[in-house]
Parts: sequence; C-alpha cells; structure tokens
Amino acid sequence: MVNPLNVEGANPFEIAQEAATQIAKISGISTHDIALTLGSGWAKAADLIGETVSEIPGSEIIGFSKPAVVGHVGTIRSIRLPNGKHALVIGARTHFYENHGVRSVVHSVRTAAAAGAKTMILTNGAGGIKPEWAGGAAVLISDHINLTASSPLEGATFIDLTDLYSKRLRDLARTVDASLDEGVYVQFRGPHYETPAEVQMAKIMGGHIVGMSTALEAIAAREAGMEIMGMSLITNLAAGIQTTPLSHAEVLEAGRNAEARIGKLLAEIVTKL
Ligand code: 8IG
Repeated sequence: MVNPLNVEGANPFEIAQEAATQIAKISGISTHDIALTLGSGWAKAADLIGETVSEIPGSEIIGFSKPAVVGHVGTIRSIRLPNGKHALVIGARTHFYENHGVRSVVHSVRTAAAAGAKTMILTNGAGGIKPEWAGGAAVLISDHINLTASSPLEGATFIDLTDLYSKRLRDLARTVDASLDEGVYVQFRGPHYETPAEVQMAKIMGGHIVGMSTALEAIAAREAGMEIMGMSLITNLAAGIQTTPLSHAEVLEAGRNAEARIGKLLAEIVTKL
C-alpha cells in the first residue's frame, strides 16, 4: 500500500489534520486535551486513566500503519478522564527502524496536535544504564541524545530544544511518586540492541536510558508547540550492564510484571494535568 506521507508533494501537516478530522468524526470527540503514546509495557494505562469513548484500529486512519511488533498495540483510543478532559491514546507507534520514513514516525504526534492536544506524554520500554534501575523501574526522561542521524523537521526549520521534556511536568509527576528518578534518553536507530561498547559510548556521552523511539517524536511535538513528558519503563539493563544476553521475551515479561504498577502511576499523573 502506498504511504500517503511519502507521496511526492505530500504535506505531512495536512495529512495529520485529515487524520485528526477522521478521529473526531469516528469518536465524536471534536477536541482532545492531551495525548499519550503508550510504548512497551504501558498499554494497561489506557484502561486506568478513564472511560474509553472510542477505539479505532490505526489502519482506519490516514497515515497510520499496522504495528510491526508483537507487544505493540495498534489502536487509537479516545478516553474521557474523570475531570472531563479527553485524552487521545496512541498505541499505533511507528518506529524509525521500520523504514517508513521519519514523517511516519512522527505522524501520530502531529495528529495529536491537530486533534487539539496541548500535552504530549511519550512512554516507551527501554534499556537502563544505571544498575539500580534493574527490575522494571519507571523513570522520567530529562533530556535526550538523538543518534538516529535524522530529524522530523524538514528544510531550514530551526527549533529550540531547551527544556524539551518539561521540568514542570517532571515535578508534577513527582507529586504522585516522589521516588521517580530521571535520566537522559539516547535514541538509537535499532532494531538491534546495542553492543556493550555502544552502551559505554552512550554512558560517556551522558546517557542513562537506551531506546529506539521517543526522541524524534519529542522534536515533532516541540515543533507543534506541545508540552512534553517522557517516561521509560526500564525492561532490561542495557547490553554489557546486565551480564546475560538481551531478549524480546525478557522485555515482554518485564512489561507484564510492571504494567499494573506503571499504569496506575500514569493514570494518577494524567488526572493532575
Ligand atoms: I524494551 O536495551 C528496550 N528497548 N536501543 N536498547 C535499545 N532499545 C531498547 C532496549 C535496549 N530495551
């Protein structure tokens, strides 16, 4: 199937607007206040943050594609929060390693912005460089290092990335759980995990979390003027930090073990926004 975002002459912002219009029509919710992208391990939060008004397969909305990976959920949900606000919950994340182009990677964020969302909560499953995060810690993202050699911005679009992951929102998250640690997220291209040498490089560079998403999405969310919160579930210690080989099965299991706890945490944070 042709990807409308990559057709010559396509305008990704117009397509995001069209996607938002489709979501409004199907869900009956004309404006969403906040948006969440739920990565590995975080899906349960969708059930805990409020009442699902509408759940739409990503394949029905322009520019979204089916999830490539077991453990990733491919729907877009409209949820009414207890405070009456509406959240758009995106389970249909497209990763950079899928090679659909960076426009596809950030389409969900641009769609959320077009749907009215002023706050973008980006979650992911990731590897941890700090040994004390073993066993499924949830950590806040304080900043990122983008090692994809790509950007969602096209042309001479110079965007400031200071305080990209809002200090205000990190502080708010800590009013729910004062013990939440934070760290610098390093986005690698994937889909392979890092070599132990690459993890050491990331550490020397100032990184604490290694993953394959989020940084490109955060840049697009900043361009769209949204306030951003990032959270990682540390499903494994990064290669060489843990002595055993990494496996997707291990990642899925850590997600299952943590999902109720982190879902509740995220739900509590969302009600305070
Ligand atoms: I879950 O150790 C998960 N995603 N790059 N490295 C990278 N991505 C990840 C990892 C990891 N664990």
